[in-house]
Amino acid sequence: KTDPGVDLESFVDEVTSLYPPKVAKKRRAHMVVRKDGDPGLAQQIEANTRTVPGIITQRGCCYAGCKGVVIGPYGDMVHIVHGPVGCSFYAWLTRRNQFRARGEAGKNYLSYCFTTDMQDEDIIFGGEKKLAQAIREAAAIFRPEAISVHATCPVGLIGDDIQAVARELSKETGIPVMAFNCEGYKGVSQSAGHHIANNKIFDMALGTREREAGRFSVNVLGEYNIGGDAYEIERVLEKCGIEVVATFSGNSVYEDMCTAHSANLNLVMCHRSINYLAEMMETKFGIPWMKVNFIGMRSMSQSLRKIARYFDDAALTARIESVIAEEEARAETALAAYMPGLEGKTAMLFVGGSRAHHYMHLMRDLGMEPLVAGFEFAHRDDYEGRRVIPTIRVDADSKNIEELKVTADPERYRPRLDPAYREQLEREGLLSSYEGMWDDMGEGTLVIDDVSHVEIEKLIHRMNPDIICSGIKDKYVIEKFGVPCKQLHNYDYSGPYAGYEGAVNFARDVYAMIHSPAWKLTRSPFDTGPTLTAGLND
Ligand code: CFN
Ligand code: HCA
Repeated sequence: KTDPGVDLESFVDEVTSLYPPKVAKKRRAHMVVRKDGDPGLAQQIEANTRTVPGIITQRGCCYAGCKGVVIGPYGDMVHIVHGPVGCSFYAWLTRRNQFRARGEAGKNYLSYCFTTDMQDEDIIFGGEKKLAQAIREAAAIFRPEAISVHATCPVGLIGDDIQAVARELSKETGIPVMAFNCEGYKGVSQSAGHHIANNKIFDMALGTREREAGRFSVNVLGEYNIGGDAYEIERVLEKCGIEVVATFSGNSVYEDMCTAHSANLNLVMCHRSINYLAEMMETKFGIPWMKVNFIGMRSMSQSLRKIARYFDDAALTARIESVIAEEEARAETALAAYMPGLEGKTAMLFVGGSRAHHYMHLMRDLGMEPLVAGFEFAHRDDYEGRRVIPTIRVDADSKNIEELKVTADPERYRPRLDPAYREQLEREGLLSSYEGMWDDMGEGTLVIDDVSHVEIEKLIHRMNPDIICSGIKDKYVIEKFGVPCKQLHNYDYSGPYAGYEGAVNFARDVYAMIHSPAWKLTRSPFDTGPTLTAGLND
């Protein structure tokens, strides 16, 4: 049992009483005080609903989820943003998805910023011609492997048919052009964008090229190579003798998207952003999927053991065990210097749709205590566990998204496992199932979905955590209260944090933050008096 130092139920009442009654009622449903012994079935949380206007949220938009997160990392593609310049410029290189160009051509366009820069005239008379010209120029100048087009809000409002333009220009240029109707206003967060991106990848690219893959071949789904995480994951998998066919989408090229159906197992890291693709690949190609977590030393080892169990091969299992023993021993030696300074430190995590959960495991490896946690835009199943709600059917934002009708492809569907063995693995909870965040949060912890700035402020005042893990929109608000804030989106430009070497990097960075004398020296202007003044002439 965790001791947060306050009565959590009265804390929730106190926080929600800051809002007008109707808003308070809504926010109350997004907060759950965990009860001990509850396996996640009795308690419920509200999630994936529209943020109440006026509340300061950390969420992003549909365009962020599609272009920024899922499609943007493909390095040998040109990604064109169709819209006014701001959407492209302000999203330019803001995510730390690393990429190493491959092959002789070594194509890499990630440092560029491509936009149609729509003007008044295009909004009034339509922007299709301008988009066609932009694609033509990008194709002629760069000869990328493929081109993506991302619609921002005004494009949806004026009704440009970007799908028709993409089809026409694919024919004209001979380069695949994928158009995404990911206008920012769709859905309630970036989650809608993940769905739109996955559908198009599946529809246009997956299974269009062939590749020979070995018996122990996997795809890593939902790993975006932030801070180089995918490099560490690949290093360990390769050392174990496991072949990585494709990573969606970290350090990836277009070819990977097309040939991923040749792998024998899908490993799902970030379930929130990519469960759609995992399900569709299983239906069409017969590739089973399992949930893994490569964040945290013990989680990494546990995930490797799940893979060993799936492939059921004595030599592979022995090799995996020897890698685990060697890597854990090396990491533990390096961690010894930091552990005494981290043990017992309290933390709060408010990140995206999977990291707030994944990083709890790493913190516990280091002896730290996560007191409060929540996602920005995850769905109920990410909290409560997949067994409670099949995720695709409850996707509240799917009303904006055309669902793909997926059936088995008789040409290429081949069951990768003997059906009886598959069933056994499913019963053991290894395949197509996973636990939600709060299976890992016991009594004395609080779960808050889509946390707001004012709620964070209250949490700091009442619980005074040693560190908060969050993102750029609240990092400096938190630090002005004298609490260090570790960004778990871009790792504050550090990383990798995944796997064994990542655990050591994380421990080093968090140790340095927590033990910096700076926090005791800060004096916020709002500690000494009100900072906002307004007069009639202001
Ligand atoms: S890289 Fe992923 S891991 S894809 Fe998702 S839910 Fe975002 S961009 Mo920021 S860091 Fe974050 Fe996750 Fe999956 Fe990243 S926790 S919010 S949309 N996310
Ligand atoms: C996004 C991308 C983001 C933002 C990070 C943050 C990322 O949602 O638009 O809020 O710090 O990881 O880059 O999640």
